[in-house]
Amino acid sequence: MDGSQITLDDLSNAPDLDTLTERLAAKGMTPGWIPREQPILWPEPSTDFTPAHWKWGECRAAMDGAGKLIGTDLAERRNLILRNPVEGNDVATARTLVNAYQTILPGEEARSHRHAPHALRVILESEGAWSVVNGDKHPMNTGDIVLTPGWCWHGHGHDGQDQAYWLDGLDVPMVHLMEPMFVEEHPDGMEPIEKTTSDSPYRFTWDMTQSKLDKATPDPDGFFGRRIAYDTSDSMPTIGIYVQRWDAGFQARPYRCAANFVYCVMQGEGRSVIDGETVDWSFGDTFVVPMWKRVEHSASQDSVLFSMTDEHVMRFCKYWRFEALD
Ligand code: GTQ
Ligand code: FE2
Repeated sequence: MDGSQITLDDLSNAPDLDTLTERLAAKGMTPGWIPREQPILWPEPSTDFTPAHWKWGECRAAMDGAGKLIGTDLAERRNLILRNPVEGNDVATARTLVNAYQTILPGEEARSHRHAPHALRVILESEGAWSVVNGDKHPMNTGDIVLTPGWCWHGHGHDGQDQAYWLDGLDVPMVHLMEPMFVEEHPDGMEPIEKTTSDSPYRFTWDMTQSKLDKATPDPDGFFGRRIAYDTSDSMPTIGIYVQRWDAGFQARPYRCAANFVYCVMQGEGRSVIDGETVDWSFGDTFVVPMWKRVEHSASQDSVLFSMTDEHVMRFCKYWRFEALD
């Protein structure tokens, strides 16, 4: 039906509800009371995102393969996106977050760009790789966490001897939803390096993380164990960072919460049961705990896990909820 032909009388004096509904459709409206494929409201979070798990051995092998087949001259970033197997999803690892493993060869440079999405890197194997962030060269060595907040220029390079590997984390799916996407190539390719930073708010070294963990005590309720937070509220408020140290034998209390989490194993081995799915994790693995899924973590070896989350966005929006499940 052509909406422009519909008169006020057609709308105010429709003979029956079906006819009114038809006329409303032509005017770009649907009655709230009709049945829908997707209801507008539902009783509690029910995400399609799954507790996906990527194993380091496979991902590292694939990066080695990519290292032989494509250079950073062609692939601006030699990265492997961790796509959650949800129908229609091409990017997201969790609803609001994307992760990718990235690798760079000794002597290579991955040219600079900047974009609206915030990004961080968890360095899994590297001696001598670096990220330049707004002209400051940030060393990226094993165990470091390096931030590249939105619209900061950043490029990567490698002065060491052995291929370097890390995990990227960005809020791209959130930017896709909200649509403030911008991206720009640096006019010089690799941006000029002004200095090597020794003390940057964008770099959390393995040693820093360890000394913070040394001082941390497990949460009294037993959900998170010994856990520290890195404050990203000024630099990248969409991505919260926690690092947890779970000693061999640690068993967390099960819970669910209204936030999405992606974990990356920095050390050790353990098991997380997520919505009934068992994830046996070890060094370098990445796994997802989607919104409102029951999770029960345990460690069989002394372990350190990085995690990133949209929890702070949920809290800001006042959507945050937490429920113990034992
Ligand atoms: O290293 O700049 O995995 O811009 C995805 C997008 C890495 C990066 C990714 C990026 C980067
Ligand atoms: Fe980037």
